[in-house]
Amino acid sequence: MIAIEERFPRPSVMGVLNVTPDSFSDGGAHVDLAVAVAAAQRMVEEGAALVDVGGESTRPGSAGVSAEEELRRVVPVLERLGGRLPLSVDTSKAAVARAALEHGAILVNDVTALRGDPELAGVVAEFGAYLCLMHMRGDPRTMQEEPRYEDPAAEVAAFLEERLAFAVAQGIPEERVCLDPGIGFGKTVEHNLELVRRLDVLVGLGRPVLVGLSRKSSLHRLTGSDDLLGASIGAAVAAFERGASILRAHDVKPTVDALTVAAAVS
Ligand code: HH2
Repeated sequence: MIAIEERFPRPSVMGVLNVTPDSFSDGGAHVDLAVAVAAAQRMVEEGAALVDVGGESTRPGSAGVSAEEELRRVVPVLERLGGRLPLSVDTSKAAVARAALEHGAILVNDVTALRGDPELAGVVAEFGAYLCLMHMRGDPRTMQEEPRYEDPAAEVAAFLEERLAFAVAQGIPEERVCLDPGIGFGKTVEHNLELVRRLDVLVGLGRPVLVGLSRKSSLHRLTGSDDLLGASIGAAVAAFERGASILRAHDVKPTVDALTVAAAVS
């Protein structure tokens, strides 16, 4: 498999497909299989390089679901689309990742950065899959309880450098891995802004950086707006200009268009 930076050149858009009843922005929208399949196809037509299928909400306060429930939600979508569309699976569970990779997914997006399930690294290595390692402080149940950092950019980079070394030690080639500061995962609005402002620190680790700001509550706090489309696009462009390679977005077409223009002048 080619290096992740060649497979997903900067900028690439990862479309978000949450097949959950409770995700914070699109929860419930894609529970119906036909609707989910059509949404994924449309995202690729609109220019998404990858569609991220998730069966467990990680929004602040959420408790998590069993592997059986997560499999029940994501496998039908993967059965229909795996191998035909470029798919990633948003999971921290080895059993879910294995099923997704068997059905043709190419990337495992693990918000726990290989800390959630000791079997996951082995599954990613076995399939030669791409991997996203994300920073999170605490877990979704507790992560927004007074998060504190001395230097968010340096601390997040140090964490991800350590997790990258762990992944490599587990047999996952470095050139298959991208890193993500985990916007909103155990961070205040100011922490999130600082992480984007100082994205160069993360980019300096030498791996492609993935950023997910789309429809996140920090954007609502900044704009006071309930419609977060414009805010999400502005955030994606700001992250791209500071070195992000892959932008995770719910609204694929306007994000692709905005990044096409931003890239053309960079
Ligand atoms: N954000 C969410 C979920 N997964 N994965 C990565 N790598 N980076 C992110 O920023 C990220 C992520 C949360 O957003 P969403 O999928 O819209 O909501 P939910 O977790 O409620 O399903």
